[in-house]
Amino acid sequence: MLPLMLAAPQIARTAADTTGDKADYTLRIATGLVELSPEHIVSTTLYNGQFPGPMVRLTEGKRVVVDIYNDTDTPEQLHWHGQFVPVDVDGAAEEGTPYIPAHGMRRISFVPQPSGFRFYHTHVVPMNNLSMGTYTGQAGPVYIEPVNNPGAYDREVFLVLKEFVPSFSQGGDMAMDFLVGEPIKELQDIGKKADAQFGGPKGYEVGYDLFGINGKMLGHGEPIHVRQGERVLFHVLNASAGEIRSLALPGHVFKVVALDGNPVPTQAEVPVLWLGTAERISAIVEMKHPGVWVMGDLSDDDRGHGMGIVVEYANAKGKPQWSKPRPYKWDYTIFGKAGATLASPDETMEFTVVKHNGALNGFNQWLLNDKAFSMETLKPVYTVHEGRRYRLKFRNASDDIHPLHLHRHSFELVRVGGKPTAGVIKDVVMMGGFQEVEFDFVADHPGLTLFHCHQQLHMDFGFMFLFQYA
Ligand SMILES: [Cu+2]
Repeated sequence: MLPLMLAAPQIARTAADTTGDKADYTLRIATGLVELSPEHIVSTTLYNGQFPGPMVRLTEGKRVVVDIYNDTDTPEQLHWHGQFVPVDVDGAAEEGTPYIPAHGMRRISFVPQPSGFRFYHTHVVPMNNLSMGTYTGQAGPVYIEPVNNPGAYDREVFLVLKEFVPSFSQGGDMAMDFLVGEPIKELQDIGKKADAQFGGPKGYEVGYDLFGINGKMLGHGEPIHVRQGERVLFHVLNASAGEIRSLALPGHVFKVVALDGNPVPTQAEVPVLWLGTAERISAIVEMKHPGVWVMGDLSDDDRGHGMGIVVEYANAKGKPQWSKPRPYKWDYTIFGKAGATLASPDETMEFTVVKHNGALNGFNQWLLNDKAFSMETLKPVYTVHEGRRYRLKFRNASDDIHPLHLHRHSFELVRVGGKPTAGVIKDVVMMGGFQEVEFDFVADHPGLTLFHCHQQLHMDFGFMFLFQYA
């Protein structure tokens, strides 16, 4: 069966017009319209005039050629999130990837890996410009055909969660208390000290008017049609610029089979999915509760403004029903390998994250070990040695949740919310307010490698650094 998104009309497979060779995929960056509902049509930057961008299906290990055209007035970067690709392809200027020039194009070629659910998105630095970067509609799914089947299912459905019409606000309403683990007193004290020093008002946050799944507000677009007894594999992507998303389907549970596209050692059932910015979850739902349901965000406000999709059983009729799932704390470690012991690292690096309220023209500044990343000097840079295993320990002295992301590598979770784990391979992990997170990565993809918080405002205002290979 074809995934639902392939029903979208514009699958790009056009010939490149610069050479005689045909590209496998062509992506075109340009301003276009997204019809979230007949009453809500928004103008933003898109890939191939659609949201989400076209599904890019690749085969692990099989080289692919992609032509990227930029029809906008500003240089662009297209980042292949979660893939082990070289620096000239990865799509991060900080690492040295060339820009796709304004009104120009780049042809790139790479070997897709690892298999699983990845995605592509813009990777420029919007700072205070909400019509740039991940505030636009530049995101699309990638599926790299796996060697091993992640589980028995009848069909796949891809869901890309995204908000539209951003504006600045002061003080957000984002969920903050859904992660397991307790705040650490020492980190709260460091945070208090920073608050006393930068006592001004809290910095800007970004809020949104409209929300949607696969570019449609709840109640618009096609419902997901299911039959009783069917097992549907949902591939869910949070393509937000900075929001955390939840997703529940009343009367059903999600059996999580992969996180960030990587099969988990222990498949576990949960009543709700939580996804930090840029995280992906693949989960099987057994359809055994006939009706017409709202699969949506737990936030009444966000769901009310479109963050959901209707799931409709064959022969079921009526208005889509919503009910809130039982309270549940999100815990990455339940998907880990029970009783496993991790390889010990060759080196441990520790970073303490501090927020300076409103320190940069009203925007919060973010410091890691007292250093904020500079776009001018591209520093700080930390050195790693090829083949060594590094343990990164992050200590969050702020009340915000940070979705931490490493480019061009995956990492293995070591400890989250005070709980040890092993075998959970990811490329983004949420770190709770005043909590710690530890993960290991093996330095096995030479070249400059960017690390950052995936919250666009946080990365633009300091929460970033580079690794270089010795
Ligand atoms: Cu952050």
